[in-house]
Amino acid sequence: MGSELWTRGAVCPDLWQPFGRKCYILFENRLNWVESLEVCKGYQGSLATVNTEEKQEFISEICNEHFETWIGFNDIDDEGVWKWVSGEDDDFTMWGNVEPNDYDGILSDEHKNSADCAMVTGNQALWADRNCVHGFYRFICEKEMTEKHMRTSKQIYGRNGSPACLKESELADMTLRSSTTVRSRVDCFRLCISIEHCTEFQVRSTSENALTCDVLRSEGEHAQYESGHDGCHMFIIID
Ligand SMILES: [Ca+2]
Ligand SMILES: [Ca+2]
Repeated sequence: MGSELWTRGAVCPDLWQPFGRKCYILFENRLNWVESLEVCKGYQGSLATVNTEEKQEFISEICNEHFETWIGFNDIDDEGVWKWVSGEDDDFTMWGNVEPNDYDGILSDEHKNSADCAMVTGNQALWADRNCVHGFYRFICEKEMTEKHMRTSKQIYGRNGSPACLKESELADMTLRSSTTVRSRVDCFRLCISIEHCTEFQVRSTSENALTCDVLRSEGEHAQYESGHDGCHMFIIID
């Protein structure tokens, strides 16, 4: 069984960044919190849940400057009781100094005194409560990865029984995008099945901890393969 790989192939849509089992995207257009949430729901998602230190770090990297960005935390239903729209429940918070104070210091007087939605701000992405309707910011959506149906791949061996690989000279014609560095064969597998027309992939060890992944379109002939060179392993996808 060592020659086979399988995966359920959970993937993020193009432009969404994977983190844990979810996908994230920053929208640059400025909407109020309520409208932002509607946009995220349109993608079968919700506004980002930042309920761990690791996610806080990830989100602050996405926001990387002094930008103001909505996240999914709010106390709309019950003043002072903060909840994530995703329904996730954790104690982690990263409020900035004096926040939350149910006060939107940015708005004109008539809207200042109601702040039920959280956004992240500054280079540490500290949280502040702001007015859900009258504040307009960028926003981050999250959604579950898409589970593709179970896929299997089989490794190709040469006549002498050692792992076979594509000849270097054949690579250019079959490759679907430039080589990508991955951590494992399964990562390369997932990349392949997330790309239309990918039917084969090969991994080569480039350094101690990294593999180079080539995602390929099959031309139907297997004559191009030769016995492996330099820890190269080739797999074909079986539906
Ligand atoms: Ca409030
Ligand atoms: Ca505030």
